[in-house]
Amino acid sequence: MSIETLANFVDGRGCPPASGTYLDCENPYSRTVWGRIARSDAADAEAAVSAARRAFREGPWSRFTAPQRGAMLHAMADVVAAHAEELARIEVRDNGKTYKEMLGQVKRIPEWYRFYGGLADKINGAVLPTEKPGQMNYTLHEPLGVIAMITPWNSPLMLLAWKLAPALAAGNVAVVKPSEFTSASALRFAELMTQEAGLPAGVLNVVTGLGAEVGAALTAHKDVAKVAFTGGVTGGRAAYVAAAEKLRPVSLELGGKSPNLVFADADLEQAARGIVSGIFGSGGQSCVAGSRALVHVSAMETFVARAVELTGKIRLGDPMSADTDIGPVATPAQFDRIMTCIGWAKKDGATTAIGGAPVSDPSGGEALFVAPTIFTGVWNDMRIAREEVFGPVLAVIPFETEEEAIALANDSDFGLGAGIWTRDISRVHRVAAALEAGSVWVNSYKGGSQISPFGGYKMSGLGREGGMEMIRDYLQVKSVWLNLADEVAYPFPL
Ligand code: TXE
Repeated sequence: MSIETLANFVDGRGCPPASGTYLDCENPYSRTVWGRIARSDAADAEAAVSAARRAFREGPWSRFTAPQRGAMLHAMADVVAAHAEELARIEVRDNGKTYKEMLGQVKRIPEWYRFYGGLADKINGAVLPTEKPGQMNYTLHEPLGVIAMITPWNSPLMLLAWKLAPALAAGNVAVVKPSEFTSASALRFAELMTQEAGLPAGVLNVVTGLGAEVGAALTAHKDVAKVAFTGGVTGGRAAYVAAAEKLRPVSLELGGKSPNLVFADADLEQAARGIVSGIFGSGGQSCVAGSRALVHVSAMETFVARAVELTGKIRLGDPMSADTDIGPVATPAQFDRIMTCIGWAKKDGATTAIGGAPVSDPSGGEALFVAPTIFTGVWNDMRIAREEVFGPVLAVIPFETEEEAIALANDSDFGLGAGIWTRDISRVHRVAAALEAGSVWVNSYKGGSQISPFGGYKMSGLGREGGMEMIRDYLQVKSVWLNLADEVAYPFPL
């Protein structure tokens, strides 16, 4: 069977890697290699950054007015919307998530380009009333330049939109390094934006390959003005360190060990539904997966019984089928990681309420599936309660008082999301204020908007994505002084 060969996308066209080497792309459901992507290195990073820099300094993009940039983002939104099914299929082929989830995600992406497209002509400086007579001072808000965008495999095009939409609205240009497991969608997206939306060559470049190779070369490149990263803590730290060497700003959206706090007065049916979907949606392969449930001792039995019952109904299978709720685990390495984490929980004495083992491929193939798993009898100091699994594993931890629940929730290296389940309005505000998490949901879990900031406390990240203010992270401010007097102030003898 012939396989597709995908080149990098640099300066508006396909560019084979300088080294001539490639990496295989495997479909996690069929377990077949459907194509190969460029295994890029520093030479390819150099070519992409140079093309981006030319586009930024000399190309048509450098002459786009702010309203023209806004119109371009709207055109990009229209092209994504027109190709949503195609792009969603490309995502599923690489990461194995269900088509319904990926299509839902891709269909929301235009909202990001429209929101930031609408902001493009609303970024203005100010004339400042300084104390200096005869001097006028005003500010210019300028783009930073070349932004390196490093993205993961779980929600590739959506997480790219979170970075690219504000960056382009502000007038920057991009070099994207998608995950080595899911590069095809970014390549197709870049091609569509250039060919159909009319994005000028060099504004959006995509180089594929390994994080430690082309990813590291990009984050260390002297002409990269900012690094925007989503992924794991190890890669994020490496990107941060590399950018620090060049004193470049970095945004990081990393992992989590997000807790749901279920109080005694909660609607336990709704809490069970929200928590089961909050961890097992996406097969747990979501940065904000609610992987810890902190449950009041009086609610424990009812909550666990219902959560187990709901979990038992989740259907694993072909990600393209409308009847499938969770597809295969995205990669063999991720499967091994999940099984290792399950092993820790068992060894540390947690009770397996449901799952806890691999499931053979329902279609008789070799796809890797893990049963949605709930562990009870977990204490917050167990490894299963501390480390991100990035898979379908929920750790249920008991508590007795509100103070204890807050302390357990905050006793984590991470701080991305948190859920509060209660009918007590005063408690809602007390607990929401006390939680160390970038997003707090009350009587629901997950969900967000391009209009609202998203990001993490502690090791869950740096900076926020989404919301109006965030566009400032892709701008720098210049202060311009004009002498209105005829003569310059001169302190020395004439
Ligand atoms: O992520 P990586 P992986 C978490 C999750 C998962 C773990 C590892 O816990 O188990 O991370 O997943 C690039 N310089 N999340 O290995 O490696 C890499 O090529 C520059 C959370 O897939 O962090 C890819 O493009 N770039 C998460 C991107 O970083 C580097 C989503 C993410 O890959 C690099 C995914 C380096 N030194 C995993 N090393 C979330 N927050 O949603 C890697 N990369």
